Amino acid sequence: MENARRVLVTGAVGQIGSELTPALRARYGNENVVAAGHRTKPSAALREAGPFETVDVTVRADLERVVDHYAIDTVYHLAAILSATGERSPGLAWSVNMGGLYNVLEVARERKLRQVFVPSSIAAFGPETPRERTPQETVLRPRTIYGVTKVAGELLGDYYVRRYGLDVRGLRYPGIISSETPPSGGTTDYAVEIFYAAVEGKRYTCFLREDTVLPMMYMPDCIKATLDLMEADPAGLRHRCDFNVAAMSFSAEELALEIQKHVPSFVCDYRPDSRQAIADSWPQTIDDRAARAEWGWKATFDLEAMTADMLVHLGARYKKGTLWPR
Ligand code: AKB
Repeated sequence: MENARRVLVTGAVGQIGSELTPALRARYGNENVVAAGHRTKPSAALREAGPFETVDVTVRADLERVVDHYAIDTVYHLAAILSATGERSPGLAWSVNMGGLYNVLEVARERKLRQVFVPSSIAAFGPETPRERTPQETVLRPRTIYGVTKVAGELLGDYYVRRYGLDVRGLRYPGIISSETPPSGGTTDYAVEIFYAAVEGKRYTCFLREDTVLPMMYMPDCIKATLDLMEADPAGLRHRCDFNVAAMSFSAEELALEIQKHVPSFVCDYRPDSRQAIADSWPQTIDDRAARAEWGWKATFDLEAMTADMLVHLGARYKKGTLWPR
């Protein structure tokens, strides 16, 4: 175990944070990884395994207090408002996503922190971007406020690298599928909700059309990509805060059919809502050759492997009566 790091994870109670935090604690020691959340109650596991702090990332003093108190040298900044929530509250998305990021980067610059991770998303792309094998370097004209903050966040992170020599890195996450903590407020959330319905023996009504294809990634690959990028030799990195990463792409109907191979009685119907327009503005498949070449990225899980694993994990929790957090 490497013990030389003091890590802060913002958004630790969210979908990615709740699995990245234990992975970082396993690597650097429980006491060396501070989980920070804001409104959502942390699970007992997250709260009890190591330090937990309430941090509003829009309040710089909150970040300064925690960074100073724990002598933090590395920040994984995951706190964010996602695409669908952002369209309902653009001002909130701007303030959390941009204000929060600016605060994190300023605290990191002032205290000369070692590293900052800043996630971007496929939401950085827009309808003018090529939707097939979306290139690393391409048109970035998103139509959502979330996407606008992701493009600005990539540029701001790169600016801190060049202007101040701060080691900032980031990935354009696709939709993330996981069995631990459900996502909330995103356009790709259907790809998790559908599994909960399937294991509970319920019908699922998908909020996207059946032929909607989006890039997705299973959580173990998401954690691996995040940690591998942060541990990559900086000398090999030509890009910094905007790496395309790909794992699998499928339509909503292909996912339902894959689930039906395991749960033949499962029924999915489709009633697209306002999230359809968001999905239609995003890529279908991603060209991740830059990530492969610069730090050796390669996904492990495809649609078949992810579906089987999700059903095993959620099925076991359903049998134990712990599918939903209490
Ligand atoms: C969302 O759907 O908003 C997120 C994302 C793709 O960044 N999951």
